[in-house]
Amino acid sequence: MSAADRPAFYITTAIAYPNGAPHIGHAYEYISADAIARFKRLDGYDVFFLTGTDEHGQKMQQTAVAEGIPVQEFAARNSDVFEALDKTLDVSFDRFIRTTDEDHQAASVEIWQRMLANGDIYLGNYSGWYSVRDEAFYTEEETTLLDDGTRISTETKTPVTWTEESNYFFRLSAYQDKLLALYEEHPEFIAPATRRNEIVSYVKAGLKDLSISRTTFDWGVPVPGHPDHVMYVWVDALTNYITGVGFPDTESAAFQRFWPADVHIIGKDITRFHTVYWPAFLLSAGVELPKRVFVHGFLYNKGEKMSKSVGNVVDPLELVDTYGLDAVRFFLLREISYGQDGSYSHDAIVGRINTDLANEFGNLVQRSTKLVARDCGGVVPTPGEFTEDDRALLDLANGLLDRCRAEYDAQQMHLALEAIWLTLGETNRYFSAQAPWALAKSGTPEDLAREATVLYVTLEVLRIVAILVQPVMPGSASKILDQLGQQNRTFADIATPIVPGVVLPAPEPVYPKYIEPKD
Ligand code: ME8
Repeated sequence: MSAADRPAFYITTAIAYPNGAPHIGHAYEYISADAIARFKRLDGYDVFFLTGTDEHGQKMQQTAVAEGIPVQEFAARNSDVFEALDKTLDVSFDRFIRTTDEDHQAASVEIWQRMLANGDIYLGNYSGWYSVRDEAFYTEEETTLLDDGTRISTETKTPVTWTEESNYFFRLSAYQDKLLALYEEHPEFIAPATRRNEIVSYVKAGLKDLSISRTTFDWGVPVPGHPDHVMYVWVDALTNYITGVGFPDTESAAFQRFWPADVHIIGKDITRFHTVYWPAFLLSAGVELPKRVFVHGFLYNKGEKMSKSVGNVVDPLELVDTYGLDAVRFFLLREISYGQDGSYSHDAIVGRINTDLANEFGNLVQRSTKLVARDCGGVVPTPGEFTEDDRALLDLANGLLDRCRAEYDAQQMHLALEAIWLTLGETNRYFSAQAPWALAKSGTPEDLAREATVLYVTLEVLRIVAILVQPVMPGSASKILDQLGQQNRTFADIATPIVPGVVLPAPEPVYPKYIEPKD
């Protein structure tokens, strides 16, 4: 089927500030969005997956100055590191956008002009607290004065400085009712529900107009007609989601096909920007609203917040080196309930590798394919009549696709994996109870025929499972499907059972146990 005949699906991640090396939180966001993008592709959608870097703003400029590097060069160098990380993580993005890209400047200017034309931008005086680290404005009530006389944002604990500037403002206050109506009419717009409730209360408490330009530095998109101002970094950053699909050319094929986005994947600290500011900007600019913003939790190192000063920031590349890419991807998506905070530790990762991957999955593939090699001439055996046990297991496996679809549509990948692993657990119990090796040992024609049926059923379940875990573990799932002699790997192929007579390659282990290195 050509792309045009398939339903469209547009997914984005937040675009990271490339002001340092990417951390495991970034990797988590990319991997989770990638699993969704891959799931949709395998399910027949024409997917557009956007990720990238957010290169403007005071934080980027200050960090570049501190490192003694021109900011353009600093941004480009670090952006490349993020793009390389995506590639190492097997993240199947369709475009890696940089907010310094030329088309993005044009898109930002256009959204500004549309908001201006709608009467929502005016010149005023800003005085208040600004956190460069968060690139966010705070009211006095949102800050705390510390004993040493410094002031921080109460929520994020980052330092804030008093700022007084003549700025352009966005009439955010005018959008309070429209936003509340949006949350009411489209409860699915913000997920999980706890985040939605927080935002509803925040907006109900009243919205102040938002300062959207800065004059104290110049690293940003110039305000049209007022080059002494640059746009507030979040105006330009959020706009990346429409630049990525062709804005301002709203008649372009990409814009027509992919906008509005199906889901923006973001972390919890930037919920307000995506669920209050962004829809308000779009309403003002007369652009359709995205369908959903899914807010994932934060990742902590053994329950502690990662910070450079504590020295417990984990480099995602190191994790991949230590455990292997697919094990890291699986761990993050299986262990953490998507939408909630999560922790990772060496022991937890090793537990998942050795139990879920090695024992329950890899080992079953090995045991069944070895028996096929030994007893069935290395080809998928022809089954006899199915017993009740056989049918129950096949039914369970055949129900997985619908279950996974529902879970992925709610961005609950951990529940999809849980359902898959429950099926693997059943299959392991079935395999032990049916004991095909004992049937082989008995050697009667009935027992040999029964062994063939048990192996067939096991291979069929493993085929379905391997197809369904591809979004999470693309590399190793593909190796398992090779082991099972399967070329047809999309979700539509699940309905066609494994064919007797297919030649299987020599069995090879795909999920080895993790063995602690001796030092
Ligand atoms: O916020 N665990 O960029 P960023 C999980 N440029 N996710 C985490 C995390 C953690 N410990 N720390 C950060 C920005 N994140 C803006 C976004 S979008 C138009 C502009 C998530 O590099 C964070 O919540 O600080 C965000 O979704 C992403 O990583 C990038 O964070």
